[in-house]
Amino acid sequence: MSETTAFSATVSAATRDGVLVVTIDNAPVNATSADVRNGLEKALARAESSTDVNGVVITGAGKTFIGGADIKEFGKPAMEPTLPAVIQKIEDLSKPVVAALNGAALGGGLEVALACHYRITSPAAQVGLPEVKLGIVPGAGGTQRLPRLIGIPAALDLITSGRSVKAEEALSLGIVDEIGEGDLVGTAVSIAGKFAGKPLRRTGELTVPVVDPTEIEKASAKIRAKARGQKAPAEAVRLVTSSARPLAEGLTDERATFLMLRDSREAAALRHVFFAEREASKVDGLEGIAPRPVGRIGICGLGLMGSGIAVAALGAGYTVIGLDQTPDVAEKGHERIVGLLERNLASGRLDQAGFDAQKARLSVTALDSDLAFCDLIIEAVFDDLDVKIDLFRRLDRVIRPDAVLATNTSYLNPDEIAAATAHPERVLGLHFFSPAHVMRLVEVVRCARTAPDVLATGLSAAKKLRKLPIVTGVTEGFIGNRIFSAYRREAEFLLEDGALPHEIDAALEEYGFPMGLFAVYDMAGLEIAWARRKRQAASRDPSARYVEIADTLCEAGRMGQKSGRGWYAYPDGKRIIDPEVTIIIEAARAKKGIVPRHFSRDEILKRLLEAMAMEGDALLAQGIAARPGDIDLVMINGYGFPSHKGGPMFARIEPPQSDT
Ligand code: T1G
Repeated sequence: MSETTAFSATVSAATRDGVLVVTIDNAPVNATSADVRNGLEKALARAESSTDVNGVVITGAGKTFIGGADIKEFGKPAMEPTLPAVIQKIEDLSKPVVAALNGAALGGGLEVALACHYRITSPAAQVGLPEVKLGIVPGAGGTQRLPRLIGIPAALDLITSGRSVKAEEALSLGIVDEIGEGDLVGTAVSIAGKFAGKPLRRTGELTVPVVDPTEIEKASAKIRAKARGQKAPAEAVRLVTSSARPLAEGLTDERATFLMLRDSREAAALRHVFFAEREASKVDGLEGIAPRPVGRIGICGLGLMGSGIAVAALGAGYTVIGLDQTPDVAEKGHERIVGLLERNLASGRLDQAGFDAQKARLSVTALDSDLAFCDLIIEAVFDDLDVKIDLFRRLDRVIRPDAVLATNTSYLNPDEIAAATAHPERVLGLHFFSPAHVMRLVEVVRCARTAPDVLATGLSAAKKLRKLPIVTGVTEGFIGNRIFSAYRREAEFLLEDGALPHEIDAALEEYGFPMGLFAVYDMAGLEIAWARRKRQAASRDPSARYVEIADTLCEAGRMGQKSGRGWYAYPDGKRIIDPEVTIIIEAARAKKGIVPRHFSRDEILKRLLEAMAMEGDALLAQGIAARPGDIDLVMINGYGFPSHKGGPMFARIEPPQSDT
């Protein structure tokens, strides 16, 4: 190996057996910053002009090949050379260029690899074009070169879903040519040497395999329908399905589309979400605090929520001991959990070995003492304060002093639960969202006396459960339900003022919510909120505006979809507008002397978004939420707020589009 030459601060190279090995070292993910692009361009020029170089290998330092273009550069003036320009130089080089994928090759990283003449990957590497998740399309050849390698159908799937694929699938699709074990760079060097002087397979010169247009149109229609108003997937469909045209033409169209989308509001929102997710894990006061080790998790209460948490814990590799009131009830819990594992097996999410291993790590009991060796206990019992306090007091007597106790309560005050235990510093909240084995969001509740390492333990366990943990302070409903209550309240004000449930729901669905508020309300059932309102009635501020419409519906037995009637009617299960509800709403308006008026979708949205954002402001002012991005992440991941709108705090910067 010759001595190393630095072509820029982040790109260096050394010659090995006549092959220039170029290494990108741009922590933390080798993003193709301006400095990386400069260094690559200089290294390629050196390879082209040097008579003692007959091939090139490009690889990354650390655990990533290239994590993509540098998202932090977006919005700043583009600096030469652009990534497409560097990539074209790779493809046009007269000598063989081999990509040695030492780790993730994503976005621009995979586009660099696609322009190489051969791709060898480590077994652990993943490849993908996740740009649509950022509201953009691949902007450096991905929509044109990938179809040339793997065909339009497979390219459509990967580019419009943004999903990554592991090495095996990448090989079978034809994205990579080889999986290399051991000295990946050494193997790549010998491959480059073998190709020296021989004709090179340039991806851009391949022809796109012909496909059945009806099959493509069917796939495209499905993608557009799923995009729910997002622009990027539809643009990706257009670019990939037209990739059979001359490469230069396709690349020009792709670049223009990428630049247009990159500067869009939708892309700014998704970048905000991307960085907010990474910010959320940086919690004040936890720098340098190590979480307690967790291997065994006890779960108390094996109903819908508890069994979902158990499945998530088993999937993350934990040993799970489920506790319920009697052996029979515990056994039913066991059946419920195994039933969920069987669904994962049937759907292919789990193979047989994985199913057997997870089932073997599960046990259930009715004896508190069987939780004695657990490191973390999560209770998901009936949401009643006395029940939870009694359970935690019993557990205090049997579990280790360093075991962490977590309550899954949605509305009770975890400080009251903690105060009733012998060691309140080991108590925190882990508020999962149902179904707990599917929903990513977990609100990690920092109680008044939660010890820092206990909070760190909750965060670390939630991450291992592949959840998105967001820290919240103690308040009724924490972050999500506080915001949800505020926007539900505003929606009911709108009903009194003149709007109807289906008009409000239509405005929310057009904005990007999967379901409108009143439809969700009916699906969840009206009784829980009604019980809470009755509990709060005595202490309610008499001067505050109160809408009785929901109470009237409940008093009429309209409890939602389950009872066949709620905000809507459900004859044979299909949701329809119910004139009876309109009459109830009109009576409520008349009782208060309100003269109703029409509300446009834009006005409805503005009022609901502002109600959410104002509640968010209050959560920030009270120190319940640490940053606006945390609030956005809770509403996106727990309440269906469209991610391409960025969340209620981000969205308030821009009023909703004009009413159609
Ligand atoms: N640009 C800038 N910073 C990035 C980045 C990127 N592409 N990816 C990650 N970071 C930062 C991140 O903010 C965090 O910063 C740190 O790196 C570690 O990230 C032309 C235009 C690569 C799988 O969408 O999926 O290419 O918090 O915690 O868990 O067509 O990062 O430490 O200050 O996620 O090891 C397409 C995005 C870009 C991939 C590593 N690429 N990144 O996961 O680390 S657009 C992506 C990831 C593009 C081209 C287009 C992951 C990872 P901080 P991390 P990780």
